[in-house]
Amino acid sequence: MSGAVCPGSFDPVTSGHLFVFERAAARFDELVILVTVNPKKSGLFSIEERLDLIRETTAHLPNVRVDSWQGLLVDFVREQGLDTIVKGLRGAVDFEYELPMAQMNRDLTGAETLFLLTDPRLAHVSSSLVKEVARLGGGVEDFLPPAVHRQLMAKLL
Ligand code: COD
Repeated sequence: MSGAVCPGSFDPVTSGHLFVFERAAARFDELVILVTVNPKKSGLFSIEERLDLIRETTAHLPNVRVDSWQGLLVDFVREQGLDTIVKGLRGAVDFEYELPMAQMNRDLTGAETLFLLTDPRLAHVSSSLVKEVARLGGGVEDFLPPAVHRQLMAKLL
């Protein structure tokens, strides 16, 4: 049985993330979407809120499991018997950021990283930018699953 993990902050999950989840779920028997705490980013949504929103937006993907983790990603990968880390790529900046992590994760445990290209229509979408635009009154409904959009608007009111 093949299993992969798709890690991220997901604060909150966007349509760009969902695009990657759907493609990864079609390629593995099991996909674990893992909310990891990134100390460099302060969160708007609590970990529980992020998990609930991911569960709601991936309810149509039966082989997806949602979890959270505070430590080293590869420790989770090893503990769960997974062999692949899936990351989404929006462009060269993502690649520069992801490459050393992918090499480090392979050195640490042998886990390979699979990069999936995003939908070009979502290449400018990030959780941070969506939150900034929404805070300043811009419309972000095109970039978020409807449940996420509702909750973001409620939080910012
Ligand atoms: N389209 C496609 N993919 C996208 C889009 C989009 N519009 N937006 C984001 N993505 C991708 C990102 O490239 C990333 O692969 C993933 O989705 C998650 O994005 P974010 O922004 O939610 O999450 P990040 O970048 O903050 O997550 C970084 C990790 C938490 C994965 C990383 O810091 C990590 O692995 N931390 C665990 C601790 C650890 O093991 N550290 C050592 C690493 S070597």
